[in-house]
Amino acid sequence: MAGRLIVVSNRIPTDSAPSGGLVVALHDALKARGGIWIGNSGKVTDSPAEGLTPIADEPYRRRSFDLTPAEHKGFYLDYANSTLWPLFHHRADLMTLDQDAARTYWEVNRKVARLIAAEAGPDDMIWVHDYHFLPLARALRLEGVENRVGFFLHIPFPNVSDVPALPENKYLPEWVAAYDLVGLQTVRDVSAAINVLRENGAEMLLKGRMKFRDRQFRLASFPIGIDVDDFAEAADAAGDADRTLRLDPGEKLVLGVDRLDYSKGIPNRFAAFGEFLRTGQPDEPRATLLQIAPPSREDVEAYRDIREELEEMAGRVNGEHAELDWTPIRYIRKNIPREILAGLYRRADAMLVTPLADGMNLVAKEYVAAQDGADPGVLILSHFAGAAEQLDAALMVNPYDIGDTSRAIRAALSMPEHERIARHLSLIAAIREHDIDWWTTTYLDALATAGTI
Ligand code: GDG
Repeated sequence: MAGRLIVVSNRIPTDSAPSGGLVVALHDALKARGGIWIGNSGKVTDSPAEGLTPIADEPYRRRSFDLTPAEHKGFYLDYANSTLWPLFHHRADLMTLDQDAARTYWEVNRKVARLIAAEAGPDDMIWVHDYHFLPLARALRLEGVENRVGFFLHIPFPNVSDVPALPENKYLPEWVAAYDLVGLQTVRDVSAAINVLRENGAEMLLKGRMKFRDRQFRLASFPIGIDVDDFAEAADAAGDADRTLRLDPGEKLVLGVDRLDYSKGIPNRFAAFGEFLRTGQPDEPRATLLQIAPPSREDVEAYRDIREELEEMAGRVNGEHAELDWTPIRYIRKNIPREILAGLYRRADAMLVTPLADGMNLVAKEYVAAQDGADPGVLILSHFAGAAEQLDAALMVNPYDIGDTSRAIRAALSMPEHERIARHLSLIAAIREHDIDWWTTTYLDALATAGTI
């Protein structure tokens, strides 16, 4: 019997419309091919259910596990999101280090490994996602699981100079080497990973293969994509955004859509928009920045800090530039339904995607998919988004350079139609070539043959 696909990630979709890059992408992937998705139920309880709890059987099987309050804190809030997330986004200065959290992280990985070992048949392929489960394959091997196990890291790989800041850095090579295939978002991440692993005793073989002690594994980039037609249809079906926003049809709209996270460069963006307004000419049409930023990880201190910083900045820019009938920055800290979001993308004359570090950034791709090809808007994209490797027809910016970003906003809003169309054609071709089906198929084919070629 052909083996099944077992996907493991921290979050699994509940019955509401999925949001968050990883969940959106995997939902699309599993919807098409079936399988089992195992993840955290989101339930924090003193008496977790034993084994896996069925959540749904259609359109694919979903099974969850619970965490105790101590596990939720040590594994999720502290180690995954306060130690690994900042380190992997080149913000070692924001890391909190705690030995108990490191131990809990490993113990939760062992617990999840035992649940998977009980579920997996000998021919099943296991596909593990993201930084919550870096050591999962190592833990699975300790349970005697010899199946093919692949890993995909959705966020950037840390720089070789930052890795020593992680007290557990000596375990990294054995965690990674326990996988058969390690997928990263970009070529830049693959080189970072090779550097880190070589520095820590792994040996480079041919064709992207590496060796650490008795294990061989492969590293390669698989840039994640979106379901382009699905997003384009959502934008077609969306209602009149001018009415939703109460905007005049001629008014320029600049859009930002990000989880409220310090890696997304939202303060730099507000500063750049402030600079754009400050240097504005009297004959320029009025432009509004609409920033949608659903809250994220609010139990982590660094996320409360960024929230306060943004409120203060939006207040300052608005205080300086607002008129009786106009608020320059409209800052919305809540989740907006996808149908409305797609209409906002379509309406926006320019989209600001300005992360300081980002694995890929699906928002950039969704914006391109949502455009009307006859009158497309302009994508302004940070060099530091993984998407920059593919979307070089965007207006590329250095998000640290406020002047550069401000000039890009002006260039986008005054770009002639023929240039907008030419750039859009190139961008849409890029996102169609590497869409979500390409990502899933290419990764899973590579996992199925890992070790044999
Ligand atoms: C991680 C990596 C990588 C956002 N606000 C709303 C909303 N969203 C949706 C977007 C998009 C998703 O959430 C965000 O995806 P991103 O890729 O931009 O960013 P992360 O959440 O940080 O994802 C990232 C990704 O994993 C996949 O590998 O690209 O680099 O950090 O789909 O549309 N959706 C709705 N309302 C909102 O207010 N409905």
